[in-house]
Amino acid sequence: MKTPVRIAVTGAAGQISYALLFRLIAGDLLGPDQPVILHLLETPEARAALDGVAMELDDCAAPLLHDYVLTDSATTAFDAVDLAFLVGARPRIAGMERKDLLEINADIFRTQGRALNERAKRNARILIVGNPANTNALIAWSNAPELGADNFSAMTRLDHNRAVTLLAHRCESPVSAVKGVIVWGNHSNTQFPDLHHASVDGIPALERVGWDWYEQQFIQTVQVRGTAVLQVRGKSSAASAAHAALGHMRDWVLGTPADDWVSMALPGDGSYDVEPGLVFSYPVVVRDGQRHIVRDLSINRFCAERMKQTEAELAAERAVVQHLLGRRTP
Ligand code: NAX
Repeated sequence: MKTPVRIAVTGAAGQISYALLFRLIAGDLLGPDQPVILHLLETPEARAALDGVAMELDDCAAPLLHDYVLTDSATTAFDAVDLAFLVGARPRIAGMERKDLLEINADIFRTQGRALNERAKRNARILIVGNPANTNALIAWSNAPELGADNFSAMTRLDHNRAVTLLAHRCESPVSAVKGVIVWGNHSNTQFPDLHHASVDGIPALERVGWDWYEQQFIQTVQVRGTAVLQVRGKSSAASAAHAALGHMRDWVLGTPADDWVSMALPGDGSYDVEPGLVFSYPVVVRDGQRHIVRDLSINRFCAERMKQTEAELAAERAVVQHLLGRRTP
């Protein structure tokens, strides 16, 4: 039997985790012969709910579930983990300013960054899902000086998947015909879904859909899709978010498809004139376990302006939480 992989999931009693955990024990992430040990982190208040989730994990009698750890301690949760899904975060409630939300979550991700630094495997892959995901990833990374930029990423895969499906539907093609979609920047309304390098059935996407639809409908529809789901479903995206998190992590571990890239937010290196250090979503390929930003794509003025807008928002978020950044302030 293979050695079990240790996977931490925070916010483990929340709705995204409820859609994620049962797929992890079914082998949807690492395959049907890879046992897992789940490290499940929750707040003390949600501990009873977490016990209930654990009862359901037991009731699956899943052969791949080797063991689980239930805890409200970040250091216990991240002990020797190979992979970590940082899903848990505080939601925005009525009357809360965006600045307050940033600070509350920054505090959570500072604590978790320190615990990861202390306990996680040195090659751990850590995916931040909890919002504001990019800035939370920046905080965690900056508080983990013994881990590198390569250990961290934030999720824009759901935005990427939304863009792929919207384009496929418009072209009346299957999603498998779509290649080369990019989501640049922040997981927020300033994200820039870019079709300049995309194709459908091998034909440039912008030729297929026309500029007006792209500029006037596509971009905004992707940007506000989360709100649209919330309005119709009455709850925020959960199963699609869990699916995106699985896809992001699977590609990071096992590699991206040979003929396409994916969107991942990661600590930037100055590529595309984005300030180094901001956690910015780029087109990324993963080969032999190493991720690489896809370089040298042409960027016209239209795209550059939108990339600057989302970069400016990330810089403003960072300014709010500057005092919580760790020793390595990128
Ligand atoms: P829920 O409110 O259902 O679950 C969050 C869970 O996190 C709760 O059980 C809560 O007790 C727990 N939690 C809070 N603070 C914690 C801490 N310090 N340590 C451990 N657990 C903690 O939210 P859910 O719908 O599951 O969403 C989770 C996060 O994902 C939210 O921040 C949400 O905004 C974010 N999303 C991010 C997306 C992305 O694309 N990056 C898309 C989906 C989602 O909106």
